[in-house]
Amino acid sequence: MRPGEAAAPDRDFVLRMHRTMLRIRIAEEQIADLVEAGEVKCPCHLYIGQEGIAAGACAALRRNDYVWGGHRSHGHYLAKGGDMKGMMAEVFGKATGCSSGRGGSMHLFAPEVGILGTVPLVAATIPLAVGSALASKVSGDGKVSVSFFGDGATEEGHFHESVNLAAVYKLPVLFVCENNFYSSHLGLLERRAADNIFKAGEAHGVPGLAIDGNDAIGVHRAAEEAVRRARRGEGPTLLECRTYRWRGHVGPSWDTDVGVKRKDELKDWLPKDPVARSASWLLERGVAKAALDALEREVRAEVEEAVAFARASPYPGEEELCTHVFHGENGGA
Ligand SMILES: Cc1ncc(C[n+]2csc(CCOP(=O)(O)OP(=O)(O)O)c2C)c(N)n1
Ligand SMILES: [Mg+2]
Repeated sequence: MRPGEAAAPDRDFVLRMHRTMLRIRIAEEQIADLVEAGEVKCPCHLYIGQEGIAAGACAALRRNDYVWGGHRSHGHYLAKGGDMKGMMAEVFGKATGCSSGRGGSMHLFAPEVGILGTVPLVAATIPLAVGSALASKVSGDGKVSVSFFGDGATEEGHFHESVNLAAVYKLPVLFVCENNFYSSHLGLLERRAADNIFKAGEAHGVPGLAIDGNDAIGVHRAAEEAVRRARRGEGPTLLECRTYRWRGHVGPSWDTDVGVKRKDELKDWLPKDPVARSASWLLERGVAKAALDALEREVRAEVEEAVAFARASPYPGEEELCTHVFHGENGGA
């Protein structure tokens, strides 16, 4: 190995990231079908096509590190160790869901594995990640906070304010921007003058990297370095992970007919499938096709079981309507 060259990743480690991506892909394909069938009724923003980012970045984290997400966060929840049944029940609005059926797809919460919240207000959790990182710095608990957000979120003022504050205090936080080139139906260059999100940290003295978000191994490598830097007390890093969502902004459709360039672009991005890519990597290194097929069957069974669990679970009771809503008498915290 030459100086500066990265060590080859361990095969079992890549297999675990591959499994994470498969869990996200298969769960979301199932959710897409359930939305189409009318069985799942909450808005679901699918992450299909972007799995390499959640899998790669979360593989660099410890179980008790913190993750914050947004409206498209099934992948972050699963990659950080969130329970499949809890997520499936949540999108069904059931009491056994990870947010007790109150939040649906866009409000996933699993503090036992460090998921402090996914919130659909664009950019809302970026300052919250800075807050949890500040808490870690003050308490010295050694944890790192990761904020996952889209390219659209970088146009919100508090993204820039958050990066500044984190830089000034050298907070242990990673800003992971998933640049899928769209904010709803508006393309990147219709909203900003230059395709250079990774440079947003520079003005604040924060290192920024643009990386291939469809390469889980590369994302992991970059995230691992950023996590190490954060734990050493050297402050935040901005990772711009370039990727593409396959489905429409919200819901299961492919959105090739909504007046944007998606039809042309999709055909270029489909062959860059992050899941197929890690499968090829593994096959080239001697993992048997039969082993990958068995893994896929195992994940399908897990997803089916989670759907059965969600279907069989009760809705929250009417008597709980006011709990967790107001502070005080009704049991709200
Ligand atoms: C503050 C705010 N403004 C607008 C919206 C409506 N909205 C929901 S998702 C979205 C697009 C966000 O794009 P991006 O951050 O790139 O994430 P992506 O959907 O591409 O994953 C918008 C404008 C919102 N939820 N919150
Ligand atoms: Mg986007």
